Amino acid sequence: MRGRGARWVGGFMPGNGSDGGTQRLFLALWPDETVRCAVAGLARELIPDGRLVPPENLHVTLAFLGDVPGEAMPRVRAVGANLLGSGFALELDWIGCWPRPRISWIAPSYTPALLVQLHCELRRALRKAGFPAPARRFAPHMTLARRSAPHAFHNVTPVVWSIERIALVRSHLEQTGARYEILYEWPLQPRNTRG
Ligand code: 3AM
Repeated sequence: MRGRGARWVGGFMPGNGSDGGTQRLFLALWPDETVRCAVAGLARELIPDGRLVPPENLHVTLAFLGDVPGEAMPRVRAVGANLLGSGFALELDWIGCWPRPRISWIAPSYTPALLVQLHCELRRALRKAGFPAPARRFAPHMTLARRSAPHAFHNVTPVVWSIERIALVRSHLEQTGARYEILYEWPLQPRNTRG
């Protein structure tokens, strides 16, 4: 079930009976250090107010799973391990805000077809595995700040991000804000390279 090249990154090994509780989980694209630094710099420069997301928390959510019981973890792992998709480049070149949730974000002005396909595959796999598929329309974005007042949109020099894997992330809600823990990462693998 574990895809070639997949790896545990931290946290307890779910599904091994060591914890009967739930974990608040989501699947995401997680940036490397170069992308994280570039985006954090743009956020500091261009977001006028609000609470900036700490650089180590920056990500693009693919699907929020909510509180997942321990016994469902093997199904989450199977979804990630068996997901088909090809790597692609994402150009983050558009900074804007959504006034209602009071969020500032950076996003690609053009969504690559491979990202749309990946999200469709993920929706399908989640539904098949018995998880609620994301209800909202997919609007790929990286949240840069919360509680931010409406501000101007900016075209920025693209931060080019080479996407090669997806991450299963646990969200710990703490007094100081969310802390994210990457539990597992799976490389994107097109259909014809699956063993
Ligand atoms: O990636 P962003 O910042 O847009 O807002 C939460 C964050 O999204 C979202 O999941 C991401 C990782 O925490 N989130 C939190 N609760 C949610 C919920 N009940 C949710 N998304 C959908 N439904």
